[in-house]
Amino acid sequence: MARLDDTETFHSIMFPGHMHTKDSLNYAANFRFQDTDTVIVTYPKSGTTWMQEIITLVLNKGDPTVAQNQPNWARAPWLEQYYCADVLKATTGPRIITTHLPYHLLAPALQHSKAKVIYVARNLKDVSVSYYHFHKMANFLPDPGTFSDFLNDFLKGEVHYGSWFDHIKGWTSHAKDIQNFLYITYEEMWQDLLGSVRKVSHFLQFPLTEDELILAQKHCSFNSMKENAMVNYTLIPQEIMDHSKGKFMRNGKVGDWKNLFTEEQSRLVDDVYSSQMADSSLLFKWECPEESRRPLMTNYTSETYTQKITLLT
Ligand code: PPS
Repeated sequence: MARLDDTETFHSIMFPGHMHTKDSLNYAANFRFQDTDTVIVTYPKSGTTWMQEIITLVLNKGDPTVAQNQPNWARAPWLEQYYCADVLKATTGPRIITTHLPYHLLAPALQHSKAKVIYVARNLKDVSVSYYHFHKMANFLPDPGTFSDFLNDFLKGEVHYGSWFDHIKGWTSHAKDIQNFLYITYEEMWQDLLGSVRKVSHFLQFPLTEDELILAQKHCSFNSMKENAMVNYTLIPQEIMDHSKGKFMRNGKVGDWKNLFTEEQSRLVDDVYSSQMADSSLLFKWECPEESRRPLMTNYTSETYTQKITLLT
């Protein structure tokens, strides 16, 4: 499929025509979830790939063989993309499904389902910066213009996949309607990766030993994923993702928005955020100092890691 310049509009939301068709979007909206499914739900640039990697590593008890040999879109396909049905047909065992769709489009399909839903959220300022850079390298997304132009469109929800506000409020305000729901943030994963891997393992009811958790954490660190061709999108041809214009695994930090935002843009976002999120109790971290981060495990055993943590806390 090429359709790099096409946009598919579905229920008033724009999707890149490159991977989405009316049929694929209808397939998603009418999908029959199985109780054994794990569903990763995100607004773009919020930690989707990271969660795909965490789940893969948890389900493989920290063994990186699958993560290093099967592309993320094949092990956790996007439900709304045209190839999903074929990937799922060929899947044996529990399915991991990814989606960027808003709640209202998937609510009927998820009703009464016991599928495990993991919602990953990321602060709006970092999402806007990451998405802006992604628009520059992804030839299936429109030219974003200046950051200021992009930010205005983004705040109005006039970008592909729709409004960040609608997405996050839609899913989190209906969390109680979903039988198995985990809410986690990019910032939490960044601050405490081991704790986040443990949380996911617990939620999936797939217990790992401490050493397996540490191994899983090691392979889903930014540096490890950046080098992994199965998740860094270097397998995608240049005409679709132009890696000379940026990297998919770009920066991987909390608070990177400060390097691009002007003070005025920051105030604008704060104002829009306050009015749009007035009815929400969600709290976001807009920055996380490096010192507040739990050290990542590399070559330690669980015993030495525990000693290191104890010293720090
Ligand atoms: S997409 O296109 O919606 O699937 O993108 P998504 O995977 O949701 O988000 C991409 C951003 O996540 C960062 N990322 C990570 N950060 C820290 N640690 C790890 N392991 C990690 N993996 C992915 C990636 O770098 C993108 O963020 P930015 O800010 O652009 O670097």
